[in-house]
Amino acid sequence: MVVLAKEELEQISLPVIQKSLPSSFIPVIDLSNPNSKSLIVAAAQDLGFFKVINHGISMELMSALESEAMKFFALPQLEKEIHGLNPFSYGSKRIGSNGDLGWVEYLLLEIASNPKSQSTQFCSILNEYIKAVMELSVEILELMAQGLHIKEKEVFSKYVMDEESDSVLRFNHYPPRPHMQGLSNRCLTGFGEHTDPQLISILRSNNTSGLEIALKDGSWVSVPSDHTSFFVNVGDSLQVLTNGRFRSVKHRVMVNSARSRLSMIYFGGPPLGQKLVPSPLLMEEGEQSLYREFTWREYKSSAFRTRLADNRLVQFER
Ligand code: GA4
Repeated sequence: MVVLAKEELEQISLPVIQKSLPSSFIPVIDLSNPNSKSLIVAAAQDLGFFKVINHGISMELMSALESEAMKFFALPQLEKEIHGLNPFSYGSKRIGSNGDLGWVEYLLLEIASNPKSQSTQFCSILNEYIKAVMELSVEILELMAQGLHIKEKEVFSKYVMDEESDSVLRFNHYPPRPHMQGLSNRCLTGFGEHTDPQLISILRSNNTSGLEIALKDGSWVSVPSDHTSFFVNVGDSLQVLTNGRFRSVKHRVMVNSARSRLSMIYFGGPPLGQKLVPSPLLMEEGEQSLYREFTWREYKSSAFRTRLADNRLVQFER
């Protein structure tokens, strides 16, 4: 259970949002379709967000990992706080270290390039899942490069394939909405609005909705859940590598359900020392970079000093 004081609850509650566009609004990319390259590019440019089907990752693997995570979140609070879930770190309601609160508890794991221990069943499922989503991110990043007509298809994918890639796996557990007086017409912020700093995020959730994305005009739409598919976000770093062609999508999770939501997200990041500059293979004649030169290390440490809702890229613009 996530425990919050009444004042904290009020801080994270928002009026209930009625607006919800039908699922046909979210671009669906069928990876078995030879046209997927151009559809992915269009979705990454317009929304920075799309859903992927026929991805080849077995439902069995997704469900096995989900049930391991749910077993952990069902433990008594003290046990979760003291022991965490090796090799993950655990947190609840506090997001980052700058005062953001959410109706969420989570597990975070920095992905090692050479996972050692396979001693438990959990570790072997985990390693299998990480390998599968990493490969999916590579496939998507390569389709993006091809869709942009870049000659080198590994232009983006090489960063997440790198031994030194700084990637993360996260489980977010959003407990059901609590019953509290005065909150009946409000819904709670599970994870406040933000963009992801990395290149690409590959999200899989159970069948509870709550994810919302912001459109270019600033309006929010809710994304119908689909536990068989993956949802993909363009992150800030990919916006930079494409010199603003792809859009890092602002998103959030609202909690307004009697059922809990569990999401598992892979954040594909470049090596810490990697320079983030728009790919020269993509730049048109005379095109200037929108950003000054910086490394992922610089961007990451600056991002971790911000609040969730801050625009983190603006200080790196030229
Ligand atoms: C968003 C994406 C990932 O979940 C994360 C988050 C991180 C955290 O939870 O500690 C951040 C957030 C995320 C963006 C800005 C900073 C850092 C919280 C926060 C206020 C692990 C990441 O890499 O950036």
